[in-house]
Amino acid sequence: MNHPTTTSASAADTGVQLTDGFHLMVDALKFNGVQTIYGVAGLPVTDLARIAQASGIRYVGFRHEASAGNAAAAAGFLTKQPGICLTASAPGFLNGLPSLAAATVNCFPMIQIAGSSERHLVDLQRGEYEELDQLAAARPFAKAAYRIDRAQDIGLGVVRAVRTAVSGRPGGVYLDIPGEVLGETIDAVAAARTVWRVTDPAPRQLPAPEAVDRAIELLAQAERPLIVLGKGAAYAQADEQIRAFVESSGIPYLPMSMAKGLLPDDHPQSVAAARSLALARADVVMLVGARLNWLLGHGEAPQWSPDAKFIQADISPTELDSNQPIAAPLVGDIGSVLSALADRAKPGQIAAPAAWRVELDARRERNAESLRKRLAENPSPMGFYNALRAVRDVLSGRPDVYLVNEGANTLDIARNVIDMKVPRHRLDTATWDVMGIGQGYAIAAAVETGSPVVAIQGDSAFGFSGMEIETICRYRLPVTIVVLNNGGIYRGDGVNPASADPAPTVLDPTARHDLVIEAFGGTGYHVTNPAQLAEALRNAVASGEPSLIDCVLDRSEGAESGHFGSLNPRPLANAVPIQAPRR
Ligand code: ADP
Ligand code: TZD
Ligand code: MG
Repeated sequence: MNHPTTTSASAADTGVQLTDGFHLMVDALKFNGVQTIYGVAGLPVTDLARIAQASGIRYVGFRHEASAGNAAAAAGFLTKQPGICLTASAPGFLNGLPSLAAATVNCFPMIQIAGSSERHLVDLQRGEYEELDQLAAARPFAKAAYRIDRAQDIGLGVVRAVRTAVSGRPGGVYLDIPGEVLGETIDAVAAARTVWRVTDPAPRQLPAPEAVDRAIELLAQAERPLIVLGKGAAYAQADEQIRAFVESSGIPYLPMSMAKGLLPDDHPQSVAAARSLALARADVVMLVGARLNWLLGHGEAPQWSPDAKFIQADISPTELDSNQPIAAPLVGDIGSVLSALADRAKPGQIAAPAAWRVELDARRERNAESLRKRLAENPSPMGFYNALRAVRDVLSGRPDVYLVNEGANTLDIARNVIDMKVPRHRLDTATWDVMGIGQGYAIAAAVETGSPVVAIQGDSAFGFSGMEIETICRYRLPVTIVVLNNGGIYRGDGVNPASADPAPTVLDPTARHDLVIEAFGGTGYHVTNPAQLAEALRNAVASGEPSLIDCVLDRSEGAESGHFGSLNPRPLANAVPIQAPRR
């Protein structure tokens, strides 16, 4: 077996070579391919971060653990390796937990490593420093939670966390390491035997031939077939198989937001611009790494045809039948499933009938025309459409740019307006629609790829992780933040009928987010029209330096809850006030 050499200290009096839990942890991580750790230092992991850095692992220090965790999750999505988030005990640990939970929901592989306080004190609730039963707290929010109780188990704990994070359906793993285990000394020769590199942590999973044939039969009979590509398809890095299957079948496809770019958005088979019609009329739907969750209306009528038959390609067997009957389950990894379909289908057996494509093309053209009209309008102050037109025009010449996107209207409209040309270049609020991912995702994209990043954020969304612009500046990352500033959550013109306090959705409409980044040595731009915005964005991206563009938008621009107004429960307009009950 292949063992690493541990960093060792010699005990001069005995001649025994010693190492400790800190060094062993770093050795085990390095040996398993970890190159970057995202974290916030503090008891008892500060020296772990130092030793990792000294060993050549890149350590990126954040201002808040949620952003470090979001960065680790995004790194996991981009690389198919577990992203590592390092946090201190109790409060630091808890701050990181929402991102671990979101990573699990999004099926992104990450490992949150947290130091913890002395177990014999914590377990008897004796009031230890940062006392918390972290292992129990993490369990409901993670794919798995493990604790390392002895230095000799560090190698095992790391390997177990790595395999759990990336195998099957990827997700977030919690790895607890008490401070006393980090500080435990251990014979270096014996320690070297406790560390190993995991072999093939996410093995290919081939679908059964009969399952493949069943899916081919269904597709071959379809009159109006549709492929839905989800972020699981993007994660799978099976780009060539996906393109070949879509193009050789001629079947129209709908990309979910983070699957945009698997095929370029201007592809003739993309029906993103005819989404409602495609969903309502499709008779056979093939889900490829996409769940029939709320984002797809749970597969229910009237959004979908009640007679639609579903094929689902997914690595997780229990995902199937979670919302609708799955007529043809294809359990396996996307690359293996699509290769099997290509191998077993007879030439020409799967093809999209021309009438269906003509029907969709007509709707697509009609919708594209109304979007063109909307984009051509030029209101002042700016609205979402003319602002995002400027962004789109600049980015269309920069397919290498990673796009991060959060907010409500800012998210929904940017997703429709900005085309993606390359796979895995769009990162957004994903399955939970969680605000605050912006800076963490942007930092990870820049660190992992070295490419320029543009983060388009609503003014509310920006605030959730706004302080991380200091992190972006400290590491001089090529990140440009575009704040679409309409002065509020959804819009900035909310009225408080009862007092002088701002309404619940109102933020400061005069806020100058551009000045904030200047405090940390970045470049700020303040723009009020599309021409200024385009110029600022072009300069900012070309500079490769931390930049923030505050775009002043009309405060009355934006729909409540963006495109998800239907999920917003509405109060009764004429509800009768209840009198205080008498005793
Ligand atoms: P979207 O939000 O884009 O529709 P979802 O997150 O709902 O996508 O769905 C992603 C699905 O992809 C999950 O059900 C997950 O199990 C699956 N998945 C993740 N990785 C792979 C893979 N390598 N092969 C097959 N399926 C995968
Ligand atoms: N908190 C978290 C963590 N996630 C959330 N999704 C919300 C709160 C609720 N929420 C949304 O769903 S969107 C949004 C919030 C607070 C912000 C919308 O305002 P914005 O975008 O300025 O970011 P627009 O462009 O004004 O719509
Ligand atoms: Mg806003």
